[in-house]
Amino acid sequence: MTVSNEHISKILREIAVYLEMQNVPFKPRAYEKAAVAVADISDDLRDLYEKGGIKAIEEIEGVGASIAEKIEEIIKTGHLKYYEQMKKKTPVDVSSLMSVEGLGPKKIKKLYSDLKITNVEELERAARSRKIRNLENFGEKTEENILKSLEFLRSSGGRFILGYIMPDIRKIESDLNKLKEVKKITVAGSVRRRKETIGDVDILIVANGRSPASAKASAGKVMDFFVNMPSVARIAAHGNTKSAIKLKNGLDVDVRVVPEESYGAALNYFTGSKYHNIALREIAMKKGFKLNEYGLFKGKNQIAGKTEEEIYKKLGLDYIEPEMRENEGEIELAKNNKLPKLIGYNDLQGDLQIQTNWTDGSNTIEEYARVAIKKGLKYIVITDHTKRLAMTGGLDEKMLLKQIAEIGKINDKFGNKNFKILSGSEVDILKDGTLDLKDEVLSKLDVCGAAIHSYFNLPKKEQTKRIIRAMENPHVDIIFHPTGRIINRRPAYEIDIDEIIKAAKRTKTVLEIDAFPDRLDLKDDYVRKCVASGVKLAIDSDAHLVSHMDFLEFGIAQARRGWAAKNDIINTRSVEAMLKLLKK
Ligand code: DGT
Ligand code: CA
Ligand code: CA
Ligand code: ZN
Repeated sequence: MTVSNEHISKILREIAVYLEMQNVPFKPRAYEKAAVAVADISDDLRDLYEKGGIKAIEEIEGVGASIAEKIEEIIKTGHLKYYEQMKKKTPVDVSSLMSVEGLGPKKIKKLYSDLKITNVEELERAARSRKIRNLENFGEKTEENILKSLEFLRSSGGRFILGYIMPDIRKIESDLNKLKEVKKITVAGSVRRRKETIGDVDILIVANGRSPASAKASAGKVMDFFVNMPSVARIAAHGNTKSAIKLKNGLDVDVRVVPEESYGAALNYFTGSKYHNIALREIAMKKGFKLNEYGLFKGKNQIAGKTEEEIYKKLGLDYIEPEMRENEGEIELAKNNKLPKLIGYNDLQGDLQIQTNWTDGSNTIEEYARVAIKKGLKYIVITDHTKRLAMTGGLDEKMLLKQIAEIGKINDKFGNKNFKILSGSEVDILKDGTLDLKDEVLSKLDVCGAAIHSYFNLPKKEQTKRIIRAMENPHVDIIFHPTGRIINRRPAYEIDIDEIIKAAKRTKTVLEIDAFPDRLDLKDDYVRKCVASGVKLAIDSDAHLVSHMDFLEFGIAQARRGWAAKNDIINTRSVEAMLKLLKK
């Protein structure tokens, strides 16, 4: 380990936070001051110490005797017991939270005391649910800055969650599309395949122009606009056919301008996946053709390439939707006219998982209903948490009965024949697979969802049995977020998915595709297994805020990547037909 000034400063800063959280007076300021002082001096602390001992450390302005001793210990041993103990004592990951721009000791303490936030992932969820803006001394601007900083941190470490970054991508796409020089534009790559996470954004453009010279001039203008967008942090390349930038939020974006006659070929190439491309190229070669990003060629003649459709056709394949292009069997299906007709992005009629302000959601039942109607949905199910989740204010039997009555009243008040609010629950599955609420009350619900929120680490056998036992309850219609994984944060619980799917089939329990961008649970290959076994699925937003219903799109994308058809998803049906598929 390197004991740099920076490293020592970081430890001192973290100690300041720990002390603040313990409500120790004065000391946090002293540690903060020392942290700044240590980071500021130009001499290496180790050199200072070697030459002048602990006295030299104490002489640094802002470092007192007790902190000098701590620094000495770090220099001598590489560790600080005092720090290690504090770290062990609090459940908060101070180190990662400190890396978020604008978060200091007071704010980290507040986030923990008011919202129980212990790490950056929880911070992000809270910020996305707009819970941070209401804290004292925070506000909307701070919340926005937290999100920006989080995106930036992620970009240095890994991949962006598609659903969260999509609005930014769409903004760039639409800004470019408004230019008169842009004739066609598509966001290709993993974004077009709707992967859960994306590495970067690959945009393809055809420029307007009657002649090659005027098209070239148009391309130049598009590129100038692109690299000068206000959201750009750094220009990595600026050419006439290819430019690349890094946005202020850390996202890398490439733009390529291609000739119109190659647009389909370029789209196909840059949509990928790489392994799908390689497989296509092999098919082309076997037929005596050559396929690349410029077109499909026979000798020197281009025989296809303006559209993707004609390329697939010339290769003897049915058109393959981008969400399926992973070389996992889709090419075989396309060859044999056996591709599934995937669920469409407008096919959902209802949303079966919504949390309201009766528990940890932010909006009222009525607000959800109004937004759902605007979105063109025909029904929603209100599924608040149950009493064991005390943190969320989970409902007990009495409150749930009250909510059912309230839903009835709102439906009456709306008097809308084309829209219905259904009663439901996200009933908690207890450790042994029994449920948090009495059957007698569950039997009164229109739709009963059940989910695990505790004991994530049970052995595989026990966890599997637990879920199966919940499915065997005659009132449980759906298992919500069946594997519990949270992308970039928490792995799935250990379960035997094949056993679960078998039990779902036997008990007629529906499995959920939770559309929340960092859940997308079930994941694509599990969706595929359900489809193959004839187990029905539901796509739900898991909204805690009305705008979260927009996430349904990413649940649909996930279903498509799992090869699901409209028929596989129960909430593509009318409310009557959907209810008929449930157990009761
Ligand atoms: P990402 O950005 O990591 O989320 O994933 P992609 O799929 O967007 O990959 P990216 O951005 O590296 O490249 C965009 C597409 O370009 C990719 O999906 C397929 C194509 N491509 C990239 N490298 C290769 C390659 O080495 N061979 C072939 N055949 N295609 C490639
Ligand atoms: Ca990409
Ligand atoms: Ca790329
Ligand atoms: Zn919740």
